[in-house]
Amino acid sequence: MLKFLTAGESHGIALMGILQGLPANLKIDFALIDKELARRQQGAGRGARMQIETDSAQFLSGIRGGITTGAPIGFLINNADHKNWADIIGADATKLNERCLTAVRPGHADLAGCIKYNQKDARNILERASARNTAATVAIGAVCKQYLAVLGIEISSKILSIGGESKTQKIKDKIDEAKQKGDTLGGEIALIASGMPIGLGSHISPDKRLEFTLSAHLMALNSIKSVSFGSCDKYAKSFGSQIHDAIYLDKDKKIIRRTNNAGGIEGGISNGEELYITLIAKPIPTVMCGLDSIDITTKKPAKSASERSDTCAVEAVAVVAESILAYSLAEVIVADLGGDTMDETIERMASKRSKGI
Ligand code: EPS
Repeated sequence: MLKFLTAGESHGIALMGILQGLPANLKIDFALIDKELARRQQGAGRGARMQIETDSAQFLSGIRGGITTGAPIGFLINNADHKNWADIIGADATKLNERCLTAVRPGHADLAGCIKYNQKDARNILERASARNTAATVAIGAVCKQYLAVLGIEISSKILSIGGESKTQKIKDKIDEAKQKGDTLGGEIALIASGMPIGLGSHISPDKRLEFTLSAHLMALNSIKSVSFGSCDKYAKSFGSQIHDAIYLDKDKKIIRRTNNAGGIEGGISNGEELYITLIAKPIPTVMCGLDSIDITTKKPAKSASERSDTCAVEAVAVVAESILAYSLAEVIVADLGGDTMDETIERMASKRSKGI
């Protein structure tokens, strides 16, 4: 079974992660992991924090000589910004009130989190709710991408729209407009996995369906409000005869599809076509111009707190979503094929790919 756990606060000493369950003998390219971490820091509309951090994962366990041993893989990513917050976030309780946040932000975890955990300072909630933690998610995903690559699966993403615009220049202008107004923007992202074998996931039980695992992990990503598979917008308006992907045999009797409205999954099982998933990310709730809210200390109306944040993080969300898709597919493959070593897994994947009618 593949499992992961992350810990760490946005301005704490470091983020950390543990990934358990990958087979032994997977060669790890550390430079590729840091490249993915750098991709996550980029994109139009990112805030000043990105100039402070140069994320790099320091691996502490589960890898020797660049090769997995089968033991849990542990790593740290330092928060360079911690030094600027050390007295506020750190052990010295006398300073804790200095960055107290009480004018809770609509759309953020602040209010519900404070009520749930009986907190008077939303910083005790937001430090962990922050998307900063997605750096750890990307390090985990970058390891999983390398596992998938050995098995012939590649993951990519593209930005479909931001703030309702889909052309590059219009997107840029819209983000500039949002920044000027002290506002934020969300968008729509397509996630793609190519090289999929037939037969990941199953129809036999709801929790075995491929969409069950993938959507659960993707929905848990900060800012994601919707996850859909295939040509979702068309399903509600089309005749069945127009939307289901007809099945043909080519001249070599190979099964082919001329459309992929299903997005690569039928009956909860991958059908060998490209996996196509669409995500909607909401605008970041830290809105510089402030939203109508309340102050949880004074119990009076107040404009929501604003502090350093991003105008738009959709490009970063796409990189994190790729990482989550990589982890989720690896989770399904480890459960399906198992294998103590990569050789065993590779052999079992080849056997799965050789199945046919
Ligand atoms: C982020 C780090 C954060 C924000 C952003 C994403 O850094 P800071 O709060 O120090 O500026 O830039 O976080 C949020 C949008 C949020 O709501 O928490 C990152 O590393 O991705």
